[in-house]
Amino acid sequence: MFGKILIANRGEIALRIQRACREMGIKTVAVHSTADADAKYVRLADESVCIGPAQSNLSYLNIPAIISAAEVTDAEAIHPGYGFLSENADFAERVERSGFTFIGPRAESIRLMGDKVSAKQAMREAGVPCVPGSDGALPDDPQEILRIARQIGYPVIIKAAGGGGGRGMRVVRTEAALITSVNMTREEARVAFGNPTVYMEKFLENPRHIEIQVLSDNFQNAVYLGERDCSMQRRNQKVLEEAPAFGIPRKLIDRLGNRCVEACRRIGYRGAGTFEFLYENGEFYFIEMNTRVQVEHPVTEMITGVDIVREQIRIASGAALGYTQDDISFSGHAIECRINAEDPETFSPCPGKITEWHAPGGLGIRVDSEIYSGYSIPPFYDSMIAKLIVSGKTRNAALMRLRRALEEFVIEGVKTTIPLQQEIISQAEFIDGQYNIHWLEKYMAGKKKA
Ligand code: MV4
Repeated sequence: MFGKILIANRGEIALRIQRACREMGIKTVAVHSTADADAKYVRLADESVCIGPAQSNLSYLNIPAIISAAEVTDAEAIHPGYGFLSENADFAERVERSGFTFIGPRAESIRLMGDKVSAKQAMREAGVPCVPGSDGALPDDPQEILRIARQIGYPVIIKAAGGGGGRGMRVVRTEAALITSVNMTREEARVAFGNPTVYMEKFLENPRHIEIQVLSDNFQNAVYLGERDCSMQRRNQKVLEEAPAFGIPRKLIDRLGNRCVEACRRIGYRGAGTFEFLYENGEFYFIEMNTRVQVEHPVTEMITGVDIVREQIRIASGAALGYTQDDISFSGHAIECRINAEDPETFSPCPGKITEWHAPGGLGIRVDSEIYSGYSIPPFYDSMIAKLIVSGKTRNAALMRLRRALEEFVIEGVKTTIPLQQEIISQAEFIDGQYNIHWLEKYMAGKKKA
């Protein structure tokens, strides 16, 4: 096992990774920008290194500075967390070439999944169900493009191979709009991602966003840790996630989970990963794979008891999983609220000083946060200040507990999304599990009119 790990991230996830390290007897190195010198994750680390000024480009995205920090502190491995460099294949490669272990998949897997066309092709070949669409990149010939769309049937969606997470997409509802839309998406993709490659899919009107968590070691052992429903989102920002997904038969999830596990073996995937699916009319359709630990990983931890970050570290150190799918069991229900320092109506960021902070507690409550009373939220980074995760024996028990915990939470000095989350969980459609990826936006639009 590693003696010391450098955590190439900030905020709650840096603290989350530190906690796993401490329980494993591993020393931690925090890296921070000048804006984060007072952060809790920096103070709690065994060592810390300032890697640059506030702007992420010059600090948390500064590859040479991070590798130098690992060199001067004698760290053996680097955990990238989520965001920042976590899905940067060049970073993974440079970490390994400098003699450190990258806690994550091989650079080759990150690259494969970073290109959405190659990701989909690999998954289709591995037997994972995909959205019907162009088999690969769209050709240049407009007649060919028109033929492909006719075959798929309108509406279709044009997506950039270099996109993902909702960037670089365009819905096309009529043949008349097709070629212009393809050209516009191509041009945007060229500018945004340096890659004009686009592909086409059938556009699903009202899907849910369901993802499967997997763990895979270096020895062809892989397991799935069930699913998460991440449909409660606005502008591609998730607001609340839950596991298990309401009303989806366990048998369907098991079949899908086994396909994902098989795909991991086929591509030699290593570490934690997430397969993203759209779910509509009882069918799953693969869209993308994330090769990092995700913000919402705790809901899976709550229903399986598996420490996903600990497993990432064990796998990276060369350990075998040591258990099989039969050893994984699912119990109860978990819900996570992402609490952001934002105006709950407009979602504009609201950084500032936290004058009062009292987090809820008690049975079935977990708060992943690095905030404390008196802390000033810097304006340079993501506005998420805490994740409130609750669990209960049933979905209803978890919901009652979430209601209680949101009421108990005291945060003063900044606006937060808590009032919005309280409102969401009081709506009949949420309570009945009747929501999809469009629910929140429609709900907010309806409120505006009223
Ligand atoms: C889609 C889709 C409908 N049909 N693909 C947006 C994020 C990116 N990961 C994929 N996205 C979508 N792809 C087809 N063929 C609808 C979305 C989508 C979405 C997906 C998941 C979660 C939230 C979303 C919000 C808007 C659109």
